[in-house]
Amino acid sequence: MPATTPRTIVTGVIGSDTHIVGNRILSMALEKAGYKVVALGALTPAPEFVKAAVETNADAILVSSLYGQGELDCRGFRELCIEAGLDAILLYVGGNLIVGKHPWDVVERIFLDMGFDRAAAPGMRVETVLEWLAQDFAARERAPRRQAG
Ligand code: B12
Repeated sequence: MPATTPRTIVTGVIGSDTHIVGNRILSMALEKAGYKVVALGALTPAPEFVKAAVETNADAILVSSLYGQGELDCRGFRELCIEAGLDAILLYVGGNLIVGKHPWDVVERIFLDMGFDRAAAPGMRVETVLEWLAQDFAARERAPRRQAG
């Protein structure tokens, strides 16, 4: 659970994807858990996530992608963050990330290699996402943040 100043998390569904239900459930669960949520909704271009994160001094960005174009839409996302000075922002992606059936470890590796800190397999429960966030924020509190530039 976040301390006195709630951590800010940007959520949204990337690219031309209109699948909003899971992202909305996630956003509501984050709010209920005490986070400040900046919900960008569906059809959100990658640069809009980064812009919102800069404007709100966010601690994490949670990207949803359901329609199968996640690999294409998310390519370069970490680099956009770095260019905006958000080197150390926590980045998660989840949904139905790519088209077709592939072993999850292969899919996960693609997104981790793009610079995401966590990739969620299809149907990931919100309770697990909350656990990940608690663990990752606690780890960042123990380790000094990397500086931009
Ligand atoms: C409802 C639905 C639609 C609705 C969406 C309505 C809306 N506005 O939301 C409509 C009919 C519009 C639709 C359209 C399409 N759809 Co559709 N749709 C679905 C369906 C049946 C359910 C999605 C849903 O709401 N799930 C319920 C929510 C609660 O679950 P969720 O989104 O997965 O989210 C959970 C987790 O994944 C996780 N999570 C979500 N985001 C994130 C992010 C992070 C960071 C983390 C950690 C976790 C996380 O948390 C949530 C809570 O547990 C799925 C099949 C399925 N059963 O999943 C197909 C599905 C997603 N659709 C699919 C497809 C292909 C399409 C279309 C391309 C079809 C077409 N040819 O037109 C279009 C795309 C339109 C577009 N531009 O987006 C495919 C995607 C295939 C793929 N990825 O390989 C699926 C999987 C169906 C299938 N089996 O083929 N769809």
